[in-house]
Amino acid sequence: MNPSLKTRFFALLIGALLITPNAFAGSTLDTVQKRGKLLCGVNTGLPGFSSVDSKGRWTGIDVEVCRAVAAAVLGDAGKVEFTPLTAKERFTALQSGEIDLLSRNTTWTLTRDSSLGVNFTGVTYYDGQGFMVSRELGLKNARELDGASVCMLSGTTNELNLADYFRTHGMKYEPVVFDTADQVVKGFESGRCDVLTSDQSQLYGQRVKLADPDKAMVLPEIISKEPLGPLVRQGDDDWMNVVRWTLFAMVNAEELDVSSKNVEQMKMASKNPETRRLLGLEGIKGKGLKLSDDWAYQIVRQVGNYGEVFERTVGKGSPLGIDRGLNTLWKDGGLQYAPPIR
Ligand SMILES: N[C@@H](CCC(=O)N[C@@H](CS)C(=O)NCC(=O)O)C(=O)O
Repeated sequence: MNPSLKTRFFALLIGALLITPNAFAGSTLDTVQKRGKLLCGVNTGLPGFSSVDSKGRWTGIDVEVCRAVAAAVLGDAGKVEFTPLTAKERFTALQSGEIDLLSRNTTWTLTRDSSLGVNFTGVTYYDGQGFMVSRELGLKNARELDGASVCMLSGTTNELNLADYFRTHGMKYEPVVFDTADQVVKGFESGRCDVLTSDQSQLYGQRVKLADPDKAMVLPEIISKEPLGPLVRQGDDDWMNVVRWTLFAMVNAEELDVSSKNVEQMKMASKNPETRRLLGLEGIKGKGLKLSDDWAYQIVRQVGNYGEVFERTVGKGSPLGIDRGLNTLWKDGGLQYAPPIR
């Protein structure tokens, strides 16, 4: 290779390394601990999942996941900086290293898991796609939507599932695509479309945002699987383990009836070996995750178990009032299941 070609080759190689997600390999846990703060990507504003009030306080199930990771890694659930991201921006923000973790009602799919340089770490909310229609159309189910105009958000799985659904049933539709959720709701409200489609959990929140919610109704059908969960960059196994086991600790805590209310007492008095391992009193403790021994105790004490978080953000204790449904623990017939801490 002649010298100028050689220089260009190495310049290109260094450039490629810099933009490759793996350039961050193995470093996120260290980075977060050194920085003393977690950078978490969340939704710009989706009731129940992630929204901010006038005092700058963030709430929602996705937000609580960020806080739980900060409690595990930094011992302080408050040490999180939230970065609001649109559906389109979210993957680039993670790939480029702008955030450490993306927790933004994002569906786990094969394409995303295998071609974006990211890894999904688990499922915080089992969702499915649904439809909201104007009541005056007098529709009973989604099979009556042939020829409808449909409002939706670009860059989402919802756009793709809709095409599948109409194709499967030999029906036609006119897509009306927007860039932000507010535009989607406004489009629906102003009559730009007959139907609005999105993950069903969001339809209830969007319906409440309408000037007259009674004019709209959510159809009963669910046309897809939308397992929503947090994701990290590929090639960073330590960090992936930390995020994944944060979720598992929350689910295990619920299963063991350990909550933010009784965790102190459980720590003092529980004789159950599973509970004692969860709280870092015996067993592997924090060693395998490179965290302090009380990592899971801090999650439960500062944020709560999975059930507590679900109820206060999207469940019966919240304005959304969503049923646990698929998100019930496995032992009660749902899908929420975590491998054991041992
Ligand atoms: N779970 C789906 C949909 C995610 C999504 O972004 N949904 C919209 C609902 S319309 C949303 O959250 N919008 C809020 C926003 O963009 O601020 C995905 O991962 O593609």
